[in-house]
Amino acid sequence: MIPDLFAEPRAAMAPGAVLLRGFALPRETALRAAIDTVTAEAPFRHMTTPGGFTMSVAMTTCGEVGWVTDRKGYRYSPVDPLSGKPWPAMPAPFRALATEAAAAAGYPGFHPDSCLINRYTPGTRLSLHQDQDEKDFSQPIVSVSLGLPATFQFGGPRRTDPTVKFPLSHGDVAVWGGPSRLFFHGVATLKDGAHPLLGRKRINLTFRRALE
Ligand code: MD3
Ligand code: FE
Repeated sequence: MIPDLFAEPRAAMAPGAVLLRGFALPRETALRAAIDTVTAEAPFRHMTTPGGFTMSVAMTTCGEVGWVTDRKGYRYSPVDPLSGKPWPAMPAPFRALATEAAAAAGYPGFHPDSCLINRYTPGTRLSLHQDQDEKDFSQPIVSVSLGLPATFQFGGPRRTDPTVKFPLSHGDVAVWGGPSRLFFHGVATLKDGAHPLLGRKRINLTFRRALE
């Protein structure tokens, strides 16, 4: 029998990176409600890169601190620059999912203090980058894909390393730790389509431990 690698519920993507296919599916209703609660208080916005480009992906945050970018640079901020108020608290279903997924991938004791919520519409992409604004790179990152499918591009420790493509679908959870924590990655231009639950968009939740 030929094994279908893409059908495996748990697959290694790179050293320290684990894909948990469908892990978030039993919680989709609670996650969607929590996203609506957060975005009612801290709406999605298109931030500006230090180089002056407007990001095509719209973002918001919940938790103690949120990743922000403007002409001054990338950083974590305890307040939402749009409102001047603290970011919304991290909803309990978010926190539980992140901690349980990290443990299932071999990273027990992960307690995120930030969740970046990315919203992609067809035509939107996220170019190759590293996540390096957090204090402790021994902490993993947990990402949850919801809505339209996307092609995730996963490289290596150098920008010029070759990339491999992984399809990410509604309910998939990926955990990035160990050597892969600082690997370059991105998301290819989102194809058009409509998801039964979320419509013409993809939402990605990225859980991080940003502070010590
Ligand atoms: C691999 N988000 O927000 S999640 C990001 O689908 C980001 O919205 C993408 O990259 C998205 O920074 C990809 C997957 C991901 C997140 C962090 C990583 C992969 C990672 C950190 C290190 C290596
Ligand atoms: Fe990233």
